[in-house]
Amino acid sequence: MNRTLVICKPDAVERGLVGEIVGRLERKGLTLVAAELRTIAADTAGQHYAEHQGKPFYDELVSFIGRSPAMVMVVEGPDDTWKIVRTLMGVTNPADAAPGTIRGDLATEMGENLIHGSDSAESATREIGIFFPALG
Ligand code: D4T
Repeated sequence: MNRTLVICKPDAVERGLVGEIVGRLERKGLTLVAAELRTIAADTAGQHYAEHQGKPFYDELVSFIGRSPAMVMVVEGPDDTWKIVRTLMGVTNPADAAPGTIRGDLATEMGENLIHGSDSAESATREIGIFFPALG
């Protein structure tokens, strides 16, 4: 089996959409193996979003991801589970995300796009190590 990191971002928790999002992942056939509601500290967000350091939206991104609790999860499925999750999520900008996807159905703005999913097998391993070191 194969694992990936998923975060229901603070906007998802604030809007009461965690159940909807987790339900979509579970109905697809994926399984939760870890889940914790936690406020993501700035240093953890900095590690997680290291690739975006220096970009114009970076400060806003770190402040958004830590503004209130997020539901941080490890999800398990077959090979390339990260890709299955990314397909369910829809593209980064909800304005472009297809209907039927989480972002396409439930979000409108890039800065409030509800969900994070690792974008490769390598990212999944790295990110699980950041948020759930015992599973790394
Ligand atoms: P995350 O990483 O949150 O799952 O989103 P994506 O993988 O779909 O997209 P990303 O890494 O390119 O962007 C991370 C995060 O930054 C926000 N963002 C992104 C933004 O506010 N403005 C921008 O121009 C971009 C590219 C949205 C998601």
